[in-house]
Amino acid sequence: MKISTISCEPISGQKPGTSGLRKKTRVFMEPGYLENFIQSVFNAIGGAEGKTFVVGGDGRYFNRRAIQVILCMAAANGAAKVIVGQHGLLSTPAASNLIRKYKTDGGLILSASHNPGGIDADFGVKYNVSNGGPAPENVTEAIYEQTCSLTSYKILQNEMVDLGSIGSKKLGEMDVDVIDPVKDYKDLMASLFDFVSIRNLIAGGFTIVFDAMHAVTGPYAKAIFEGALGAPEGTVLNAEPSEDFGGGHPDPNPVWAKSLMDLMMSEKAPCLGAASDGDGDRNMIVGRGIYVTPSDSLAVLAANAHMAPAYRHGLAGVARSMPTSAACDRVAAKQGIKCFETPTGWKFFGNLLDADMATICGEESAGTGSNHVREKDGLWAVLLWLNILAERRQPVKTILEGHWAKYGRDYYSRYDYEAIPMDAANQLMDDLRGQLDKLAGKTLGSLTIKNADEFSYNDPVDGSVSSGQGIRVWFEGNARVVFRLSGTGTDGATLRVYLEQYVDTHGNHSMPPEQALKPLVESMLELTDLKGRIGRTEPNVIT
Ligand code: VG1
Ligand code: CO
Repeated sequence: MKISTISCEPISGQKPGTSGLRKKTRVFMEPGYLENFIQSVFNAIGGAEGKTFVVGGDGRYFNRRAIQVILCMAAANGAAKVIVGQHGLLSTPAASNLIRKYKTDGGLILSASHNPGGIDADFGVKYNVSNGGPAPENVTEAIYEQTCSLTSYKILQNEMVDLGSIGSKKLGEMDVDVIDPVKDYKDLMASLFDFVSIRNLIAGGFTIVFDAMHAVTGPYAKAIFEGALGAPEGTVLNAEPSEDFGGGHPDPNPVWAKSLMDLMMSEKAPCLGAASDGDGDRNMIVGRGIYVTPSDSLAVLAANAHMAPAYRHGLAGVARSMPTSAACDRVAAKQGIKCFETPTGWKFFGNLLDADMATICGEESAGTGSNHVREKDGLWAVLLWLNILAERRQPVKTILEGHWAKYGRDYYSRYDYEAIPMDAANQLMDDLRGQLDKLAGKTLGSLTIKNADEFSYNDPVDGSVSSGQGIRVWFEGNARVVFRLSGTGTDGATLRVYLEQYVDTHGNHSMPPEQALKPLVESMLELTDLKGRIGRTEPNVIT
């Protein structure tokens, strides 16, 4: 087979964000766009020669085509082998597992995660390193530098690999292993959790509904819940991955998984409701009549993880992204273990997990995971909840209320202001930054500011520093607001405002969150003058 070296011009704007490179699908489909990025990845890691990679995606529009391009480029660049999921499908945590299990040099995951899919929606590519985790900042910077100076890429032209059937194939000199995307992942889950105990729970009448949101977890959830754990057929909804996620927004939160929320708040609610996102790394947990915020879920999982076999000996430590609520810090304090606070994005947990300083990690954006892989893992979170429920034999509501009674409650909400002009967003952040040392003592509405800063992270393992990771404002009375700009959007800027109000063990734990957070929202609006700057105060999405 002939290797072609194609001359090209560097392409601007290929800077990986919070989680890989995300753009409109049509941008990725422009001639040479994907090729430029993939060749830059190979160059940045010292070439693909003799290396082994995992490749797969969430099945969105352009997934199949992109995988063929990547295979042809890997072969042309001299890679020894690529492991790819049948039909090009792999959930993000499953890909992470394969990289680790088969000790590959890295992997390419094709997904824009919770962003909608389709020719007029979003696409993305992420490079993961040999520990199975997203490339750390020094690697993504090296990739970006390559994209700015690339002059040619290598590819096998007019070649295709049959990804429909499982088996070992050849593409030129390169081996291509087309594998069952579910099997290794299912085996991993069975090794972490007490499947017998969960089976008994389900056999005893415990009911579950899992909404796969027409995304990649459908086949995984069917094999695990309806297969290995004996839940009845129909437990998994929207289980067929589709190229545009059934026209929906595959983001597991009360807004985008509204039909599941409605079911859980109704008379017909099963005992547990759960959902996952486009690429299977996020999770939503809902009990009968009660929604569990991701920050609370992380705390409950940390407090009860020892009930599952994999965590029987306790946790080495926990870690949460900075905007995530402090609920898990309280659990860590009680257990006498450390809680690390990292910037947003899973790549920052990698070092802590590798060094065994943290066992469980989480983000307020519905991501939870552990040292079993190096990505957040939606189904893992649901299974850990199930294992805990199988041991405790109590409703989710009782567990959550008991948790608040013991630790207090962190009322929490995130407001997203989407598609605002980039200039207005940057101006707002600059203005906040400029006032940081003058804010203490200032009263806004009914609340007084205690302190403010801009978060900068010193990685305790490799000493690297990541600055400019979000503005934090603390108020008297245990309240906090955090401001940051999203690094995954593809339309203008998205301002995320994270609101948190702690109420101690003696306080009122049964308010609606909007009531508990009302004074904080008012202070936040006054502090930012959002109305004056962007002409609105209502966010597009509240989670
Ligand atoms: C968002 C979330 C962040 C998450 C990231 C990737 O990033 O806030 O917590 O790690 O998405 O998740 P940002 O920069 O838009 O706030 V996923 O499931 O989209 O890979
Ligand atoms: Co995701």
